[in-house]
Amino acid sequence: MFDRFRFSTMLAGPVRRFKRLLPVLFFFLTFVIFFVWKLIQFTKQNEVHPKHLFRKKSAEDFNDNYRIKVIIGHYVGNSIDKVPNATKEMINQNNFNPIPSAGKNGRPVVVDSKDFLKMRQMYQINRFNLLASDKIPLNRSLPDFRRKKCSGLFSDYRTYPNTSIIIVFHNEAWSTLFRTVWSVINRSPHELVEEIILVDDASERDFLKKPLEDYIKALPIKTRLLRSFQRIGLIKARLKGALAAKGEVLTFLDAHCECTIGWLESLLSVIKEDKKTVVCPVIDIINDDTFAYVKSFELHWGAFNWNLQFRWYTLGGKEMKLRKKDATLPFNTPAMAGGLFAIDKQFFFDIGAYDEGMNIWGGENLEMSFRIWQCGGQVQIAPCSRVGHIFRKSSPYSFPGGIDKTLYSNLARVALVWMDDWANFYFKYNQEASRMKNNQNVTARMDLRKRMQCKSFEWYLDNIWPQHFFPKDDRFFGRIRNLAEDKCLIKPDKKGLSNQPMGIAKIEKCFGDDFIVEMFVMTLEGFIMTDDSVCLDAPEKIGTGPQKVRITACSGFSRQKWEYDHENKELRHMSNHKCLDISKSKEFSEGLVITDCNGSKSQKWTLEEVKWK
Ligand code: UD2
Ligand code: MN
Repeated sequence: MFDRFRFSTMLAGPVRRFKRLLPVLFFFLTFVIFFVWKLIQFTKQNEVHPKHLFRKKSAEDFNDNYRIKVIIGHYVGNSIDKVPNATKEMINQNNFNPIPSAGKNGRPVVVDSKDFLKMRQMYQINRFNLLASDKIPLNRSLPDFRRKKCSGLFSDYRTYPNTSIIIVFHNEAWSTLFRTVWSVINRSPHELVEEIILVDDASERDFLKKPLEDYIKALPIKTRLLRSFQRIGLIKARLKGALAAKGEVLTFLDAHCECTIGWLESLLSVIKEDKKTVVCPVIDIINDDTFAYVKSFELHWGAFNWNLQFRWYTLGGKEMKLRKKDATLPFNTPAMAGGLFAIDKQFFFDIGAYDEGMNIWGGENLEMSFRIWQCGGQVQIAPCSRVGHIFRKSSPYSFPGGIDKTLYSNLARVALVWMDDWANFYFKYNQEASRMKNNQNVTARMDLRKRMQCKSFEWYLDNIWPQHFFPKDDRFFGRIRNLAEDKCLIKPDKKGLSNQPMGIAKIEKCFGDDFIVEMFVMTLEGFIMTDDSVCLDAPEKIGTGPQKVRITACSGFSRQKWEYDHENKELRHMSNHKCLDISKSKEFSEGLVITDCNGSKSQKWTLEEVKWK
């Protein structure tokens, strides 16, 4: 028979021992859970979303003090503070120590958990995962993300003009700088590369001094080094490189790029056809944490928002059609990102090189884009050319003079010289730049504009970027007020826009003419749009009852067209004639809806013009 008593005494020993072990087990489990949680967090940080490119460095993100700590992004953001500073030795030493298979074919690099602290310490130096970068060989292989057709298109490359490749840098890491150089050496036809020119903008690292000079002597493509002992900034550094260049074409790269197969032929073929075209590659993403080579989006071009921050937006209609017909053809872009482009050397100087009144960083890409377009050239993206770039969430270096004397002064100059009436619009909503505008002497640039008989900014908007969301004389600009609530339509905050791809349209207390989030444009075609190319959007299918209205990326489709009935003060959706209304219902997150027009006050809106010139 089963002896319950004996059985339980038999167990008493192990149970007691187990109880004693309990705290240890508990600690062990907490540790495992904590570790897994950290690991998940870490991999999450590695997810790259192209939408966030160039979001950094927005006005509100800068922490402006001298010897600027331009801490912008969030990345290890908070934790950076908890990590001990990188030591002097870490900063000055070249720790490049490649593992042959690391990062092969553009794959991500995994850092051992035991090295996490060191990794975070080193992350601060260049604001990318330097520890990971230092493990990847300089000649790692990369995926070929081009369309298949691309590889057959440039067999006559020997007839193309040759080029000097100009790379400017300030305190760049050895591994990223020379991975850029080796990607050029390994994946460009050597007969097309006249030389590589490295321009050192007053770097302080020991390994960028004599070791660099010795190293470049042995490279298989002639590589020259120019040094500036004063910090002159990337604009003047590029000019220095351009002045020394011997090639027919100037090709600029940032110092943390990786070029993929065919990148150069595709750029140079465009310039062979037309010396007045400035051409950019498609910029892929080298993940700043894992160094994975990630394909970036298609069907986008470059432009800018009301703060003159560079942005990628959905391609314009004409270009979209062209892309759909033949995805290998170069297409127009209103603006270029700035770092990666090729330009005929003679044309570069003829059309005004760079604005020498610009300092350190920022704005030069828009200045050049406006100038090229307005003065008779073109800016294009060549889809068969793909180059990876490490997009960082914050700047690793100082901005001498502060952000006012650099970025904002540069942008003020862009506006003053090239934007006509729209300069006033920019200054109205950008106090930082506005404060700098009176210190600028732009006569030399104005003379240049006159001498070359460059076209107006209005011409640029109408012809090069007809999908723009800036105010114009033939459109409404101002505030859209709901009469029942006495509140204004607002642009959902950044968080709403980036966290959920489609923001819910809402009204809020109206503040005033200086309040940019309640400013909207309504075009003759009926698009109600605002900054960053977002539009009031509603479904076209007429369902029963009210339908949600959102503020979402402008698409040019009729679901984003509206008409304003001045008499009844109604805003009607163009395709189904329903009225814009407010909803208190949770179902619509208390946002706006379209519903049958019924004459109620909640469906009445006024469009209040705001002066912008
Ligand atoms: C983007 C451009 C960059 C430039 C910038 C606006 C791309 C991929 N990058 O920002 O080329 O147009 O917008 O100005 O389009 N550098 C110096 N001296 C300095 C500061 C920077 O030599 O005082 C070098 C730096 O080492 C790097 C290059 O200039 O090689 C661009 O700087 P960045 O990488 O910080 O700019 P990025 O990519 O954020
Ligand atoms: Mn860069």
